Amino acid sequence: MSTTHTPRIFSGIQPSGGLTLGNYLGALKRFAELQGTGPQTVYCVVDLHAITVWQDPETLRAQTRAAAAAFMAAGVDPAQSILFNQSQVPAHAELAWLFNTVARVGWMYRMTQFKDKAGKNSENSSLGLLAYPSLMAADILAYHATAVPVGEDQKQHLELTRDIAAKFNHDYGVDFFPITEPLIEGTATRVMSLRDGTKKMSKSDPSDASRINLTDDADAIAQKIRKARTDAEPLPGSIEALKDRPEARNLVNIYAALAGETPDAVLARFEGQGFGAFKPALAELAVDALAPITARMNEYSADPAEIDRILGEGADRAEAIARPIVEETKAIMGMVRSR
Ligand code: AQP
Repeated sequence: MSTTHTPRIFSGIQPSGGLTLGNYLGALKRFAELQGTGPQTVYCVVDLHAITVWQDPETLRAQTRAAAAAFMAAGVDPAQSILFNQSQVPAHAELAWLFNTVARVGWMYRMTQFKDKAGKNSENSSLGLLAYPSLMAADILAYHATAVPVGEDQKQHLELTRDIAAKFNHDYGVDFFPITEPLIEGTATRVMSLRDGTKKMSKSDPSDASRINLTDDADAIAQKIRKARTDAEPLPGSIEALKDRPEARNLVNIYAALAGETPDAVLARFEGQGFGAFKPALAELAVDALAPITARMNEYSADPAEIDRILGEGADRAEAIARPIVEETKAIMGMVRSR
């Protein structure tokens, strides 16, 4: 017997730093576009994930509010979507514990994000960093989410979420959790560092020049693009010809995503030209796209009490969906429910 689950979209972003152009193009922009397309949209600032590496408490609070401001500035409307911070809905941590008994340790050690973040000294990383994907599965499955918009880097964690759902359903002989689909779409599912085209643009990269922050002003954006690493070759006529030029490919992909065009359409205009011509055009486009978002972020950020109110209201609505799902999970697993 197979249950059909009502379509529902869930996704989250860690407040582990200021959000970047990578987070915008790979995630936030898609979050806004998916609103009003049918499925209910549930979006979360995942503060419980952020603390898997050390966060200063005051900075974490500020970054959580800044991330919520970025969601709204990018077009997430708290009236259309549920917007909240993860730690205000206890269902996430509860379900993560239950999933810790379903997931296998070996699955966690295989995660490339754990290997990257734990580095050589993995014995000394937090237990939470290893168990991170189990909490991510709980985030998604506490809402019986059927689809999750994410960047390419989260694909492996999404596969693990599907494995946890399938193993739970199999072990308990139920068809309770959906097998969630990843939504990895667009031309900027993996925005790369401006300093190294083989590394993902990341909010926690020690080099600020490696990324465009959503809080950067026009001058900072233009300067970072001007200084972005490239090569001396002119641009070719197709993206295929850039397969061994990661920095060049990255800038073309960013241009295409911001302009809403295909990379080949962008290259058709710039074929034969060098970065002396391309970079100023990209800088202008990036400033035009990001300046209104930064301005809206600043407006939202000026009223932290209103952000807190929105997050609290979102948490109430989120809890109303997640609570019965977690209670039913416990009942399926054999826990006595008597209140
Ligand atoms: N460079 C990127 N290109 C496209 N999408 C990206 N995402 C992140 N970086 C890129 C997408 O943004 C969403 C939120 O990511 P996250 O905050 O949960 O963590 P992350 O993927 O680990 O992102 P960062 O910026 O690299 O954070 P830190 O430095 O703290 O680890 C996800 O959908 C992700 O795919």
